[in-house]
Amino acid sequence: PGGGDGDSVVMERRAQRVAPPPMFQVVMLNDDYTPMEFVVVVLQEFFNKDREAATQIMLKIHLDGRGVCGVYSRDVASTKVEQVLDAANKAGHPLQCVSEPVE
Ligand code: NFA
Repeated sequence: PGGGDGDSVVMERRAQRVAPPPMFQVVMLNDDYTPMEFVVVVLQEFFNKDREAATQIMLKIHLDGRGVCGVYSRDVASTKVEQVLDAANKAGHPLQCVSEPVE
């Protein structure tokens, strides 16, 4: 009775599936000093937006106070934040952005 190999190998299909990785959105914050053009260039350079999409996102941030630049795995989102803050610091702009879990 029992001891058959099959029992330990066969699992329900649901149990075998891996959970999707938690995703993080990179959110950029408005400020009064960072030039609009700088934000548009950053969105093109680090978030792979074309100029039109980058301009729309920049204006959304300018008007609403914040906007989502993209959604990524935890590590990629964290790298994007680093890249933006580094570029802003080097250019002397106070631009801020953060990574937060997607709801
Ligand atoms: N509010 C900034 C300006 O008027 C532009 C800006 C947009 C800054 C988006 C930061 C983020 N120059």
